[in-house]
Amino acid sequence: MKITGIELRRIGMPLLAPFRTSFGTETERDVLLVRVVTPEAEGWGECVAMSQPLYSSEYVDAAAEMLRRFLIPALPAHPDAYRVQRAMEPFKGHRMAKAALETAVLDAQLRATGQPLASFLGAAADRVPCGVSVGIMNSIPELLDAVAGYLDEGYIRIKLKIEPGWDLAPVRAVRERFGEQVLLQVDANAAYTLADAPRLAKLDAFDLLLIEQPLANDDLVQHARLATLLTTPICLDESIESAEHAAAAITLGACSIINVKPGRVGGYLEARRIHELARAHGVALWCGGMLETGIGRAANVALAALPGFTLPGDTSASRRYFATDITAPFELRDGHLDVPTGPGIGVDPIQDILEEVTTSTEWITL
Ligand code: OSB
Ligand code: MG
Repeated sequence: MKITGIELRRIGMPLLAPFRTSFGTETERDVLLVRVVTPEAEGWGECVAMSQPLYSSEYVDAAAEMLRRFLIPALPAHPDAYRVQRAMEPFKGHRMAKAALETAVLDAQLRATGQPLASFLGAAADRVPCGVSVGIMNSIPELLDAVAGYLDEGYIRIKLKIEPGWDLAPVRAVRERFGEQVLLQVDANAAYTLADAPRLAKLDAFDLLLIEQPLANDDLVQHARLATLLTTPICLDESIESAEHAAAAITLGACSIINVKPGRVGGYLEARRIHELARAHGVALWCGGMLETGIGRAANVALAALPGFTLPGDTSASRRYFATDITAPFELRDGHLDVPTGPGIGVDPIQDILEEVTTSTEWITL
């Protein structure tokens, strides 16, 4: 396969409602799309880096700069996803930028040979159960209305974003209103310290599936200590940037569940390595999200169909995020999303919509 050129396209996608986490509030998704052009096929990758370095050190302008200045110039003459991964390896970090380029190459390569991403990765299911991530709200009644709406739509599990001052009360209110049978979990996005263990232990009373990333990104040892103080299982998100991190976390006892986000770990090949490792150790997985458009969502849904993804993911329907997605919208059927069956990621941007939301494009001839 020979790449003739690569387009870096920025799009602005207004969110239907502000999404508030312990690290900030998003009102619009500023997305970088990578389109790889070869004589046989085109491939797409969505960079999940956000506008500001608040979730992790990465942010979208830096990802674009990494791509144009280092990663694209380092591409091998005859790339496939594995060769691209190896060629980018010398550059430290910037996993979200790397993931976007690797995914675009992988998509082009799979489209050229007619293979769906799900089958390439080893998917075992043709649809995946879906949860929804519910942001921090201004009041408990507002939260209960939001959760009621999502349960009506059929979501199979609810994740509440928490932070100090918005933790026990919202969890208690959701349990009281919707009952014990609702699959419920929380995500702190690193907002606590080990000194908060007594407060976090009070969450044990609510029979949560898991608590996601209670402590800081590099607090692996502290997470292991916290795990001995809680009965609620600990799930890591921000802390796991590679299969090596996953191995360390599992060995330390820092988590019993991992939220896999392909962007965070540098791509779908690395995500599959984490899947093999976690399965071998009996660690449960689920597929996280970064408010993706249909391009990123399609690939995530393929990953979520692997057999080790045993918990419902944050793979919500397009309308949970956007009035209009750039692909045919992903729609919930009976709490599930269908795994795309076409070659590669299996979806295409709708050209008119894509143009409407585009804020800039940049063409790099190879
Ligand atoms: O921590 O999982 C997270 C969104 C952006 C950044 C980080 C996170 C999230 C979510 C939403 O929780 C997941 C989604 O619905 O895409
Ligand atoms: Mg998270």
